[in-house]
Amino acid sequence: MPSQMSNTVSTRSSEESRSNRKQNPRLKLTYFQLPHRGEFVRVILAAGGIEYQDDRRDFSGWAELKETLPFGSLPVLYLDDKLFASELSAITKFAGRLGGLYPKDLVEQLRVDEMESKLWGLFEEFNKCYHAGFLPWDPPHSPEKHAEMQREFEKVTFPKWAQSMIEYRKLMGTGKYLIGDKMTIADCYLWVIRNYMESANFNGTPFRGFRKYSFFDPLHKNVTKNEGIKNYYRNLRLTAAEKPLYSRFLRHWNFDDEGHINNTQALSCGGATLRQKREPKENRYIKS
Ligand SMILES: N[C@@H](CCC(=O)N[C@@H](CS)C(=O)NCC(=O)O)C(=O)O
Repeated sequence: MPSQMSNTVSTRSSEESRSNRKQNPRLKLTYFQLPHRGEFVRVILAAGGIEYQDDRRDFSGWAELKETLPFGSLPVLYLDDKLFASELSAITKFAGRLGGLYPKDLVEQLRVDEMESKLWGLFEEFNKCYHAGFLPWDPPHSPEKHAEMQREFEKVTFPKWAQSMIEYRKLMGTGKYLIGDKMTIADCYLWVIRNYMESANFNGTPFRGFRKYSFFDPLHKNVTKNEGIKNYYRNLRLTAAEKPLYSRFLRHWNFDDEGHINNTQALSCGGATLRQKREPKENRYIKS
């Protein structure tokens, strides 16, 4: 297996890509071969129709790469091969602005930031309880301790969190998405987090808590329908190590019900005909 893989992800036709390559700065996302933190950025860039190089690393060269990063962690963005941005929250907001998934209105920005913080808080709690030493940097809890933490998460932390989301929505009004009727990065956060939590990455214990709250279902479905996201998964080329992680990650995507694609096709290393080509957003972060 090569020590790193990289996919160029684009919603452009190859002709468009060739002709635009010179004008547009090249954006590269570097992350591990995992659907964890990096997946938030990949999904947001896909939903926004932003072209970038999807640089996926295994752990073999990690020590050397880490030395070159000021904050010593992934994900990071490179622009024209120069380190450009670190820290997930900053990167997802930037990606959201590029692709029109971060509002311009100050109050709406505030709402998106609130949601991001609330969703990330849940995900962090989940990670603490459900990662049982899979990753080199996981804390070394005993299996018994992990089981106890998972029970607490299921019975107390998650229900409290879910109820607070429902109350928040009552206060803030309804819409097709978390913030009104336009999809934002907050919806992508919720989508990735739910898929991830239900996928049993990495320790084989799928989390079923979302199913008890139908409140989350329409929000999830509306993101699933996004063509940019579907195209991203249709064209993904995965290593053998990534396949089991992604096949679980995508398990709850209702491809069949939607009449689109199924998981096998999503994991069949690309090649599927795109159902719809979207015009990419201009790379507005650099003025020519
Ligand atoms: N505050 C950082 C944390 C990033 C982080 O912890 N990344 C993990 C992967 S999900 C990592 O790089 N771990 C390897 C290490 O710390 O050596 C962010 O939000 O981007």
